[in-house]
Amino acid sequence: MTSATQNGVPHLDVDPFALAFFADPFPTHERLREAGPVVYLDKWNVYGVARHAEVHAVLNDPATFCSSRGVGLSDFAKEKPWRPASLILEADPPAHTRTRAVLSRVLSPTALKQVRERFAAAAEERVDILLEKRSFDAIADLAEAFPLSIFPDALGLRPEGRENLLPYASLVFNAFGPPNQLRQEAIERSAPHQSYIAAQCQRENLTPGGFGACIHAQVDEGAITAPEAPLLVRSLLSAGLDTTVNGIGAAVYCLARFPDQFERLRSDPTLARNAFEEAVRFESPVQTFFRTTTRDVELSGAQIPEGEKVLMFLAAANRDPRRWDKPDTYDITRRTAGHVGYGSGIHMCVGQLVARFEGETMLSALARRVAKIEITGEPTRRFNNTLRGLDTLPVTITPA
Ligand code: OVV
Repeated sequence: MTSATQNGVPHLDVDPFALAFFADPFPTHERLREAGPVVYLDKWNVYGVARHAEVHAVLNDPATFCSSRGVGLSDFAKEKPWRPASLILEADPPAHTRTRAVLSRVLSPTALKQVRERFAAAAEERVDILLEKRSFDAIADLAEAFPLSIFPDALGLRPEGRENLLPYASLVFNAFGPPNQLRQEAIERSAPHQSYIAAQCQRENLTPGGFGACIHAQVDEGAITAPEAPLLVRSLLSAGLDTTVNGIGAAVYCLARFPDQFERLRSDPTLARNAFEEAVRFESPVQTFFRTTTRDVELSGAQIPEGEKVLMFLAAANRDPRRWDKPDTYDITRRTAGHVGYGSGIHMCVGQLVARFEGETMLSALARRVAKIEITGEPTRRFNNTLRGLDTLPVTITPA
């Protein structure tokens, strides 16, 4: 409930990192949006924005709402980060500009061309396997299995130790949250995952031609220093797998729940790319990020002092009725432009082309080869401080 309004900012007692919230965040998202353009969450002593206009405004003023003090709850000006800060995510211009340019090049349309064929073949192969099984878990056997069959190879990872990739990513996204049980337990168990990742980021452990080797090659071009390269590889290992797992999981969950939309996709498989984009808007696999104010600032009438954390509810913005018609409807023909599922502005997902291609290629294969997706049991939710997705989704598919 709203406990009070102080300095024009409504205070709410909601905990957006509690399991009960994760189980059904939508009623609370509505309360957060309706309470005002800027709210204050007493549970964690942070400001919050849940409307599209304010989330967009914060994302697009990186000088005032900075990333270099961390994009989780922890303020790097006051607390040592749990791992060395990311050189791209947790950086501001001008440092960010240089590292961003490097990863932009590594994940460019030209780079994507190099892997398109393999990604498309892997999607067909995955659907072959699933059509043979008929009944399977759409999370483990599809949403995880497909990215795992392409992304580690595209990066150039050796086969051993890949079982650490999803636990490491899950840790990274839990660590953006407050010091709750999810974060603390993830960090306690992190040592083996962290040492695996550190080793895989080294130049000698990355096969030639992959995204990882491509980052190290930027050292030879003089774009980055040798010690920066492994940390940029770490960014791809942190952000490149669990995000697409949850994006593809979201899309399959949408198509299974809304069979009229799957029918529409089947009748026009060129809608695959937009069907994936709409799933990213509708479910918002990345639910939240924080910024930190670099000065006293007024935002939509609210005064926010310097050094405050601002929690951006990307998922709430993606269903803000001020911005979207029928925001709670999954519509694969919707104009999805302007959703903030990939962020917005200078930090907007640098891997978005790769992510969208993975989603598109899998949905296109399903559209062409599957007649029906039926949910055959109660889906279970996976709880994470930042990522939204399922743990299990039992389905049966029928061939076209
Ligand atoms: C967008 C994102 C998520 C998690 C980690 C990173 C980036 C990183 O740069 O390490």
